[in-house]
Amino acid sequence: MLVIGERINGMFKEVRRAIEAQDKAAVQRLAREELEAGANVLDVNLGPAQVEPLPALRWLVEAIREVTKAPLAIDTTKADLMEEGLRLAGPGSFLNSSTGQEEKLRLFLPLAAKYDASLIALTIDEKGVPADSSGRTEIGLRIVAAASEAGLDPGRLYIDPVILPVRFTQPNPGHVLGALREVRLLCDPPPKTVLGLSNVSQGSSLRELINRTFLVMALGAGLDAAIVDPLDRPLMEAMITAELLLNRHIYCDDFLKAYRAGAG
Ligand code: THG
Repeated sequence: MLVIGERINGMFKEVRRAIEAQDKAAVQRLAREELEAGANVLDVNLGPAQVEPLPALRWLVEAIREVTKAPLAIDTTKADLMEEGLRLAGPGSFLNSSTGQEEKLRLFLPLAAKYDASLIALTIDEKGVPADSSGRTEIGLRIVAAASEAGLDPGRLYIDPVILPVRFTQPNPGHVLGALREVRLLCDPPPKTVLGLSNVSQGSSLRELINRTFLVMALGAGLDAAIVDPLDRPLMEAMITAELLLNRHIYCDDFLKAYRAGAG
């Protein structure tokens, strides 16, 4: 599974503080920790920090780029921020995210091409997040068609069926699993799929248990990538074990160690 580290997000108090105080070392430490823990890509989101967003995003991306060449997922809904983030992050980045709305796709598909980026697109339209799995699938198929028309390599399109907190929307996780299966079944070649995993446990106690249980279920439904906290060690171990059981890695008694050593 492609692991996208969620921690560089102004939603976390320590990151928000680091952005506001321009504390480069704090951001760089987080980037290193996420990568060492197994992240392949780093999500970068300013969150609700009280700063001018464009210079703040520039500062953030440049600070990360001083310590790693790892791909970054620029996590914003604003086109001007997205373009500047992709430009500074360089080729191989992720655009996080478009929706299925036509005007968003018209804006973001060309940006993905211009900056040689993968595109994450949420199954959201003018009416918001659909109430069931087939509504998500329908928007997903529309996104796949638009991306194909724009010439995006299907291996670089990630459909995100939008996981919401189970505490407030209990049927939602089941609908997300349905949409993951349906989108893959109905497209040839299938697009990749991604989730912002930690959404599922927002407002709940036992957050980590909910996160790792749902991650395993989503892997069973074919999930390719997830935005997760790679510093959550039991989560990463559950992911590695699920992939082993799904025959995505070769079994050996020391499979956790082997995976971490890069032999997975
Ligand atoms: N899909 C895509 N991108 C996304 C999401 C998604 N990006 C943002 C988000 N959802 C994924 N990232 C997070 C990061 C943090 C949390 C949840 C999702 C989180 N934060 C604590 C909270 O809200 O309780 C912050 C509290 C704190 O510790 O200070 O849970 O779905 N494509």
